Amino acid sequence: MTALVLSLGSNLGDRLANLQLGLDVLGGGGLDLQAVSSVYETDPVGGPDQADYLNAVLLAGSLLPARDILELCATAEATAGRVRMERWGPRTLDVDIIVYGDEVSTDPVLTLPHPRAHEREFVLVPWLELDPQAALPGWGAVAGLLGSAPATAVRRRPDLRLELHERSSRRFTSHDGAARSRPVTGLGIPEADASCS
Ligand code: A4P
Ligand code: MG
Repeated sequence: MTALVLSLGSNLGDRLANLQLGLDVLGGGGLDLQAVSSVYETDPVGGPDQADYLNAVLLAGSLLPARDILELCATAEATAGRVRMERWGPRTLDVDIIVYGDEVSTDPVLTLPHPRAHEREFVLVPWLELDPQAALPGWGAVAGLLGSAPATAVRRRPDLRLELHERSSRRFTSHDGAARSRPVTGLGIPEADASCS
């Protein structure tokens, strides 16, 4: 099972519903969903003048090759009605692969880790919430990267919540607003046999 970190973002339509739909498509498409962060309202980074985003980060595992996961991300985006108009433009749903195991690739079709993750607070803040020990292959500790990332507005929305609708997952209540199917350990990879709380 390869450990995955995915980033979800939406700034068009019913943003929370779009993120939830994305999670549901990913969960039904061969990913073992393990934890999703709180929802964050974030100022748009790059692109044209556009509305604020809702962003979240998902930890998952999968036996699928990376290219199949990229296709699954595109399916999730299409299901949420995404239309590609311009780069970094407004979108109902964007799903990016931040990390696929420890794979490093400069292939433009699937660059790993995601080429801009290290400088994006809307990725680093939710990821750190799920895993304080998180590290980005080739870049180092996420906590350290956050210190040098350009400061942008990233506000946690405790009033909004995403759910993991996995068929057989055992649910954990966390104090921080994140939904988990299992407790997360140091590397962000949940222990399959850890006990429920
Ligand atoms: N691609 C290469 N590597 C990856 C990867 N690791 N994950 C390719 C996903 N896709 C990857 O993506 C363009 C191409 O990147 C794809 O064909 C894929 O093969 P896209 O989703 O079609 O277009 P895009 O999202 O507009 O471009 P890009 O470069 O992925 O944009 P970013 O860097 O993801 O930025 N501000 C806030 N606050 N929150 C956001 O979520 N998102 C963006 C998009 C800009 N500003 C934002 C946010
Ligand atoms: Mg994208």
